[in-house]
Amino acid sequence: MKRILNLLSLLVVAALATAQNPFVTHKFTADPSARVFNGRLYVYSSHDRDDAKYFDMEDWACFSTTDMVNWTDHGKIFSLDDISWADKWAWAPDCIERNGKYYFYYPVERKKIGVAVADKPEGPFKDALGKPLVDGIAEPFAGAEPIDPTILIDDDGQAYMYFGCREARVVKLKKNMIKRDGKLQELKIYDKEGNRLLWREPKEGEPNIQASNGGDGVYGEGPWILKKDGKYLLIYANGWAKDATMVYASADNPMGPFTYEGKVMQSVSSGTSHGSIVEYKGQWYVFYHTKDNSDSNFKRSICVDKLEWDENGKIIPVSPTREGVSKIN
Ligand code: FUB
Repeated sequence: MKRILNLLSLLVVAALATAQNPFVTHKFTADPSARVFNGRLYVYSSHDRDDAKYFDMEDWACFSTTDMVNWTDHGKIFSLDDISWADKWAWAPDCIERNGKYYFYYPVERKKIGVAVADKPEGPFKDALGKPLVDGIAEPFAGAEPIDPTILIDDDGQAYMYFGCREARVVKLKKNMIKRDGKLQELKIYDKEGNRLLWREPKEGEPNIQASNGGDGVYGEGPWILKKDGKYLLIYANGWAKDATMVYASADNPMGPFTYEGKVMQSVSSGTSHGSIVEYKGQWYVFYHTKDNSDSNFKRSICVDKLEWDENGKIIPVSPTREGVSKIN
C-alpha cells in the first residue's frame, strides 16, 4: 500500500512539473509578439506590475529561445523613462527588423504610438522620433484608442502598421520605418456574406457574451498580421466578453478588406486576449496570455501552444493547455 501511495505522489509531482503554461512565472507579462530574427525566436511583451490595480505598466520585456523549451530573459528592454513625451501605460509592443536595425513599436497613454530603434533584437532601444508616430489626441481619425501596433513588411518591401482598439487602422510606413507614408486608413472586416462587422457596445441587460458585441468576427484589439500562401491574415482579439478570444480574418490586399475566417483559439482566463502566431523550425505556435497565475486581469502571464492548419489552410482552433511546450522560465 505504502509503495502504491509513493508511486501516486511521484506521479502527482511529475504532473505538476510538466505544467509549463504560463512559461514565464518570475514576473507578470502580457501581449506577446513573437518574431524570428537570425534563427532565434524572440517574444516582446508588456510587463504587468506585481502590485497592479490597472494596466499601469512602466516598461517592456523580451525573451528568446532556440529550442522553444529553454528561454533567456533579456530584462527591461525599453521603459517610460526612455520616452520624453509619455508618462504612463506601457502597453502591447511589436518589433521588426529592417536592414540590420530593430524597430520597436509601442503604445502609451492609451492614445499614442511611438517607435524606438536598436542594433540588436534585445536592445537597448532608443526612442527614434522624440514624439509620437501616431497621436490620437491630435488626430481623431486615429480612433478612440490608437494602441497595439503591429508591423508587416510585404514581399515588395512596403511596410504597414496596423493598430487600434475597437476601431482598426492601417498606415503605410516609409523605408526608414520611423515615418508614415500616406494617410491612416480604416481597416474593414466583413463576414462571408459581405456584411461589415463592427464593434458595438452591449445594450442594457444584454448578457456579457460576444454576440452582444456584434459577434465573433468583430474587431476588438491586439492585431497581428502575417502573409501566408499569398493571403494576408489578420489575427485579433474580438473583445472582452466572457467568451471572447483570438480570431482571424483574411484578405488579398494588405490594406483589406478582410473577411472573417474563424477562431484562432478558445477563450482564456484573462479578460483580455492578445497574442501572435509564428512559424519556428517547421512548427507553428500561438503565443497568448492568461491570468492563470494570478487573481487579476492586470497580472497576466504569457503562454505558448502549438498551432496546426487544416488541409484547406484554415487554422484549427487551439485549446490552451497548462502543459505548453516550454520549461518554466
Ligand atoms: O496590456 C495592455 C492592453 O491590454 C493591451 O494593449 C491590450 O491589447 C490588452 O491586452
